[in-house]
Amino acid sequence: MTDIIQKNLDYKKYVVDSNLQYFKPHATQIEKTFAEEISSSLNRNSKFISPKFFYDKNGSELFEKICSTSEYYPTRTEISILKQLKNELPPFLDDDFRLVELGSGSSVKTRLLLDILTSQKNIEYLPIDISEILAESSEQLLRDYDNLTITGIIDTYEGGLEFLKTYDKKKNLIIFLGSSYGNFSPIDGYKFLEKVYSAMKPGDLFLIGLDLVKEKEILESAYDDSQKVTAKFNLNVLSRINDELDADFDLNNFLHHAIYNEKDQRIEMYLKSIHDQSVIISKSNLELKLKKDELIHTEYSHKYRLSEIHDLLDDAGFELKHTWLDEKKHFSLSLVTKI
Ligand code: AVJ
Repeated sequence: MTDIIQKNLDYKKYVVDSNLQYFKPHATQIEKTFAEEISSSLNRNSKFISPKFFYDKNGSELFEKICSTSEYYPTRTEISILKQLKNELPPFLDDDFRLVELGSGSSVKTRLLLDILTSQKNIEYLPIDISEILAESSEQLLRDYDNLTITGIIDTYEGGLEFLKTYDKKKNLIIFLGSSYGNFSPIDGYKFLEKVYSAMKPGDLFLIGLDLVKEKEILESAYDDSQKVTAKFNLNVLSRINDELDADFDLNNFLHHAIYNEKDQRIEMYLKSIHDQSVIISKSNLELKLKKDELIHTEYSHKYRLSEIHDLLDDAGFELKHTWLDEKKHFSLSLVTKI
């Protein structure tokens, strides 16, 4: 234990009880504030609001709702593949593994993986997530698994991966689910994979869930569901800016717009201004002028072909162990290792 503290001097350790502890960086990184980021990403010709800002409390709840719409297939499909892993992952687990999750995820998926590890005497779960909601979900898990220890890292993925590098000798099974990777541009995605790779010890495993290229109609309706939950989710970022940055966006003046760009293999989400308008964002010191039909870009969600996934992982240095798919080949889970 003292070992851990000495190696990770940048983190403060909070012990809740014998099964639950957190590490939090001492100094919060020199990150731009919400107000500054919005100011620079909206104060230009092609306007952008980063998808990382979707997830305030309301946005996170809306995302959960998206996952249960009939059109949004990724969550349900990934869960069906994870169920398949119950029998098919154990042959790859040649030792005791700690479960490391990038993002504290949906508890359903985490539980399916913890269930696979239950043959171990003690199960260890190490979620890495910037948001402190980590605490709530952890307590629920501890109620349901009695041989479970949770070590939460409250930090960015990058920070958490650095932390992991020097943590200990136990093998890690790192999971990154839900096609969250799809938000990265190809360049940033590649850099991210390199960080995962360098955080791994030989023999560690990495399981990544990626959404696959498919018919345009299926993709576009997954991002524009008939109950309009995705539209609300997209528009919610404007309410968040209103509340947190003292802005006066009128949500009735915007439309949710989602299209599949076949060439770049990605869903593109925008907020479309339905007429000429001007919006004040006080805390960003900005008067935003928008033309009729002008778009604010809010998200890319990349889709992949199997061969691309394999090349991507291979280029980052990983060795592929197995790829699982659902029957319709809508979604993939790839397991790789570092030699
Ligand atoms: C959480 C990034 C995986 O891209 O499918 C869902 C987010 N946006 N519907 C995705 C999202 C609109 C989701 N990820």
